[in-house]
Amino acid sequence: MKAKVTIVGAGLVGALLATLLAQRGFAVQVFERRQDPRRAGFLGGRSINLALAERGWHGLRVAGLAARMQPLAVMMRGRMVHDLDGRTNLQRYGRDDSEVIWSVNRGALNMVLLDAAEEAGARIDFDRRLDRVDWDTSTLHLAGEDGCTHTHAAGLMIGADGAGSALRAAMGQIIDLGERFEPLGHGYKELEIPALSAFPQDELPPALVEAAARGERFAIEANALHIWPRGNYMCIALPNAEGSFTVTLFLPNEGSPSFTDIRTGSDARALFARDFADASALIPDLEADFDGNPTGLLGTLYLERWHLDGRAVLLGDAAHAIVPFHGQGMNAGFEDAVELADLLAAEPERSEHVFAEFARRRKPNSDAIAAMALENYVEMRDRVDDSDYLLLRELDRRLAERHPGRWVPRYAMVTFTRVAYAEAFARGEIQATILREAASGRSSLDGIDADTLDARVRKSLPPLPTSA
Ligand code: FAD
Ligand code: E1W
Repeated sequence: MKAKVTIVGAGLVGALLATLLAQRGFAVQVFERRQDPRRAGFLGGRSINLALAERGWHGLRVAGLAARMQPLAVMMRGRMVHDLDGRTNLQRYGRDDSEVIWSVNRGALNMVLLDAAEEAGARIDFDRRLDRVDWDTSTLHLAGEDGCTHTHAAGLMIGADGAGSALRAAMGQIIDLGERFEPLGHGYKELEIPALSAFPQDELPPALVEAAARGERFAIEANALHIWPRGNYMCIALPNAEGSFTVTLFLPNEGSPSFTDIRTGSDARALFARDFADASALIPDLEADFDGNPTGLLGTLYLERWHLDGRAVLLGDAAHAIVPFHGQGMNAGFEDAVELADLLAAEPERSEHVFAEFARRRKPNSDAIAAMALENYVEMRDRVDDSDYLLLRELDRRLAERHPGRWVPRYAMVTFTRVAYAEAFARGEIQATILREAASGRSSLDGIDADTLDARVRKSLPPLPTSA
């Protein structure tokens, strides 16, 4: 008899872990605070999308779900940078179309994962919010929407209940988790560029009338992640399969512009008219989107401990919420899920050892992606349109060509490989130092001594294992 596990949270990570553990023969019970998103009448909410990269696809492949998601995903070949004048520049992410990322709808991905979890034998109860844990009896107290409380005799407790984790709060009442939340000082707001067919007739920019008449679906390049870098703030847009884009405005909480001085939809329209004019013309409902959608909070959550002896463990955002600027939060959570499922399946009777080993293996990696995600905000909003930066990127690319399997740009290691984040971080530091020194004081790559540089690369960077 395999152990019984109780997962709190049927979001992306909880639903994947439920699938993986049920497939490995565990008796899996999941509790989710929200209603079942697959229920009729629940569809048609806002469409929020995420970038799925190699680590995320790997998790889906292990669960046997990649083929189900592939048709729902939109390829993003690179970042399309929009300058103040509306000029655009596509910066490819990888060498070719094997090195791309994918935009997927959060709700659609969640529904695929919920179906899979149930098909594998997991039981999911919706409208059950974890309220508290009686640790003496390992009993969960769960609130239903009707106000009823339900109790559940838990098996191994696994918290996949996101950044505001209730299981984490309950664990924190009996041990010190060494919890620290570092607010970024910036927040975000989601807006929408409609599909061409959905534009209000008189609001379609003249330049797009013909494209719409031809039956094209997307108002801007479909196969890219769009970025409007503006120094201390920025916008991004990711494509949705049906032709719309979800735009995210990232702004500081204070200063100018900020969420303090951009308070209303009409303030936001004025900001867009000034700083994101090409995007402004494509967001007919900007005022209503801004007023109607919540302002999201951003920050990094660090815990010194992820488990309570052999009784409870945290993963995904519940253990390590990060800022979204590398597009890796879900991807990292899926790596957690695969690692935890493998460790538990190997030694189901040794949960304390398994939880400790899980944290020992994953914590350095979650610290590394947390740091890289923070660095990437500055890079995205302030550097991607700067000429020194573009020179470094060009040298980065040339060194990658000259040293395949040895020099891999950090973005590519994080996004297109499963090299441990901590290793990608460490190698990235070595590469950045070499790049900075080689390019220092130059405005072009001419005159760099290739032999000296190559020798330095070989000495500083061992080849990567080929399996990664
Ligand atoms: P969640 O997705 O938060 O799921 C937690 C679940 O637990 C929810 O279903 C919730 O209802 C449930 N729950 C909460 N409390 C309780 C309770 N008390 N009882 C029962 N259930 C409960 N990641 C990427 O990889 N790529 C991206 O492009 C990307 N873009 C992002 C953009 C933004 C603006 C943000 C904020 C994040 C982004 N992320 C991205 C990160 C990603 O959203 C998270 O890392 C991911 O959702 C974490 O999954 P999770 O299952 O751990 O938590
Ligand atoms: C990705 C929300 C989000 C999601 C992302 C990314 C970014 C900026 C943001 C990082 C990136 C995919 N990124 N894009 N271009 N360079 N770095 O790769 O997911 Cl803000």
